[in-house]
Amino acid sequence: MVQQSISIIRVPFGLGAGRPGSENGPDSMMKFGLVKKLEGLGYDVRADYNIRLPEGIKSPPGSKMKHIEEVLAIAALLGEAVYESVEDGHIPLVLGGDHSIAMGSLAGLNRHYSNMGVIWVDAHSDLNTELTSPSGNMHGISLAVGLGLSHIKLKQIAEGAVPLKAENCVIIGARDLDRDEKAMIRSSGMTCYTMHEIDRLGIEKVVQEALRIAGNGTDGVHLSFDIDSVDPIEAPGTGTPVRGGLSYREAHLLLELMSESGRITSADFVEVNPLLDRNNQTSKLAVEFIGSLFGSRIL
Ligand code: 6HN
Ligand code: MN
Ligand code: MN
Ligand code: MN
Repeated sequence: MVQQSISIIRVPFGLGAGRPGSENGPDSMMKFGLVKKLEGLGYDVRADYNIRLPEGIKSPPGSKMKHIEEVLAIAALLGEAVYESVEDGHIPLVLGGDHSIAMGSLAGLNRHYSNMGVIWVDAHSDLNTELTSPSGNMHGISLAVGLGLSHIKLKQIAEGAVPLKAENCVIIGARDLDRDEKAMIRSSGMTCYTMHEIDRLGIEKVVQEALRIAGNGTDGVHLSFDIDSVDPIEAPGTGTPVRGGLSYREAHLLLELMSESGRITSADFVEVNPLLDRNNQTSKLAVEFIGSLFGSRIL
């Protein structure tokens, strides 16, 4: 991390997911000591943004993508907040919420950065579009929106935002990809490290490569961390769990290596669902992992 002040942006919004509960993620992470943790690491922490859906926004019933109007309204407000905080010199830390909110982060950040890399840590690739989505859930299309592959464009979320370059985008941890998503990965030219590759190469090598790819010629690197990347044994409190995920040690090392690199300029932590959790273990884990990203060390 290059700057010393963190702007926490809470987004208590879960309508982009198929199951309720992720809207309680930000409060839960705050309750389990996030601010104290970051302050203990020497950061100046502001937590003054709380992005809420304005009254009266409701998608018409029967549209293929569920709650599309609500998702776009949240994304526009979040894009504004992220842009403002980064322009003010803070590191934006976005707490979701379901992963559809990343459209807002990407749009806002792309107004500030002229060429941003993205590392998407997720069991999924979130590369469906309104044409391919099997579920109609908006959290399954957010990376496609970022890359300009959907009919929804970043510039309709934040004025002046440009699409990401696929050559600077990396997915880590994928193990549940829809057929059209696989085709999208191949045709777009982006890099995807599935769990298979993590097994074979080791997480350290994968993260170093990811940082090199996302950092190559870019002026910022955004980390979008979906907690379902972690194995459900460690992180059961999430709406679309998939077995065979990152171990506690792998996820921890991934975040430490990102911290050490000094390349990460903003982050989302999404899909923590307290309603599905066991003894708040997933919220507590997320707080611990955010600490690792911001420099928490054993010694
Ligand atoms: N997430 N590919 C599935 C879909 O519905 O499009 C799952 C998406 C999950 C999205 O976890 O952020
Ligand atoms: Mn996701
Ligand atoms: Mn996911
Ligand atoms: Mn360690």
